[in-house]
Amino acid sequence: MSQRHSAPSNVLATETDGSPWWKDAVVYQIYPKSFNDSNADGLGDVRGIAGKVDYLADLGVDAVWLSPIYQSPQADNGYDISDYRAIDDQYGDLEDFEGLLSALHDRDIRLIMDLVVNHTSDEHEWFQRSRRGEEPYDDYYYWREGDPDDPPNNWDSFFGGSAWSYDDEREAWYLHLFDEKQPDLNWRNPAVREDVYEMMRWWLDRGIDGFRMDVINLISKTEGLPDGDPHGGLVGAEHFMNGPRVHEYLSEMMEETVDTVDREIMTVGETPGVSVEDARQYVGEDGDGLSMVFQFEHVDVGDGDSKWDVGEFDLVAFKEIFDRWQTGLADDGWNSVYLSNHDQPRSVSQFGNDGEYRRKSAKLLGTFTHTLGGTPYVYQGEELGMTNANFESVEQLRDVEAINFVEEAIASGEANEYDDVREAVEAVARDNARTPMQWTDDPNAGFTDGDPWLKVNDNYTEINVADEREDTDSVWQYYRQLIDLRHDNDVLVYGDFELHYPDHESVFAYSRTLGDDHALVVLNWADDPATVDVPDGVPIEDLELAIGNAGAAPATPGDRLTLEPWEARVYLV
Ligand code: TEU
Repeated sequence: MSQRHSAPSNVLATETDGSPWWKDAVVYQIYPKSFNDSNADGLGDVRGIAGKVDYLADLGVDAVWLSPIYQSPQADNGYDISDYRAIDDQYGDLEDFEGLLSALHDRDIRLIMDLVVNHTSDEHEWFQRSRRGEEPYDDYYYWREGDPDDPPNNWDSFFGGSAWSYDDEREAWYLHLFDEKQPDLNWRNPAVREDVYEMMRWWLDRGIDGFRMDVINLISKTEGLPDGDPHGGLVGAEHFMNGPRVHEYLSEMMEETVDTVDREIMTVGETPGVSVEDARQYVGEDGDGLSMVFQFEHVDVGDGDSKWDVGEFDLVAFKEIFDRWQTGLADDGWNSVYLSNHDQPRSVSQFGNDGEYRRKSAKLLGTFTHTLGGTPYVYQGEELGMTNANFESVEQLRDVEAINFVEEAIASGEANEYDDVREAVEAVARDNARTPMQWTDDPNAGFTDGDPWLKVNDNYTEINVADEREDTDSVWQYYRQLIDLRHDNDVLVYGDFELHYPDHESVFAYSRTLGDDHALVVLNWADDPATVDVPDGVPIEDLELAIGNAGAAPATPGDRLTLEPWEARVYLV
């Protein structure tokens, strides 16, 4: 175990009420490339973010998670890191970073950094030296010799095609679960692990408050890298998701990093393919020590074999997933609650109605995330009800995953031209979430004075921060009230969860109970009105409306609840 580090000067004190700060917190995710551009190069940057800290304070969030700003060739928008200890030139430098951290801390907002250590960039020094066979880096990645036409196994890359590429310099194959410019680190090698921990301590020494751990449940692979079941979704997944040594590595990581500092550090593991039982091993009492994980079940509802194969949203299935996660981690562990991030479509487009009921359904979705157990995440623009975008041609796309998808569909003959797959792209491409933040109705939505790196959504003249802040009935104002409501009511943070009417096709209703406090949340997740009885056991005589998105909602529930389309109500004792 490493020696304890003395606290850097720039840290926020840990609260002393016994509960870690991140349980009461609302986290705001920033995708730096698209948040705010301070130097007119069309790309967001650290100074741009620092210029908006008052915006974040006004909204009332407690922490910011920054997607990667490290030095990177940007093959996957910064999730391909070539130097973990440097800020990419396009985002600024370490001094800018220090300025941002201080500006946030001055406003009591904590900073969570993205940690991408399943893989590096192929331009990272470790890979460059590994490819030349230089010790001790020769074994830092997964290398396999063999026929250059026949990859070592049948594993798929998340971004399409084989997870292996042949390197002519080393004359061997290397593994990359994502892009070929993102080679997977060999976590079996203790020197790799020690280098990663040292880097994490270096960031902790700068005073940051936590890490969001990119695909952290992929770091351990089945020994011998055997073929995967060819009939599964992503071939090989059973050999790299929640692999055999993942808990050993993470417990060691926590001990060597987070446990060496005196303040409370938040960690959230991004864990595709994780079950409630798996999650308990990451975050439970006897688990590895992570604060929480991101699970994916609910964002995948309705998907076919691939994410591009979008089906019908099924609310009953969606409720069952949340019921299982809310109750499954109630006594052991902690949930994260999100509907949106930089890899998902916009939540109002995926789960709400981004046409006629855009505002109302965006408010309903916010009501949902802020009244469940766990830590809520707001993804930039979600607080405005930002929507998916129109992408008229493949040239308008920027994401490697979406571009690969279109190119493969055309190459395989599944599609003749972009228009044949446009519907799928506009429904699920990650670029939807990455269009620039809409600040004003000025050109480029006030995001940049230059040419934006990715098109601005055409609807910025109707949906933007300036208008939302002026309008007392806006999605933004409603989010602000929701965040306050959660801060003021422990029952919404810590209360036991009970699902009502599990089989109802459009009403999602639940109670939260903490001692004598009770909350009843009723959400009509549909374009049609609905009427339901107040569930048994709810203390209706004591309940009062705390927040709702429809003007006509009665102050007390009465025996029956009649709800408008997309109406959301929260009653509290
Ligand atoms: O995402 C990993 C992940 O599992 C996904 O959400 C994945 O991008 C998606 O399923 C593809 O459809 C993380 C990052 O959030 C993502 O931006 C990176 O591209 C990826 O890891 C590689 O670092």
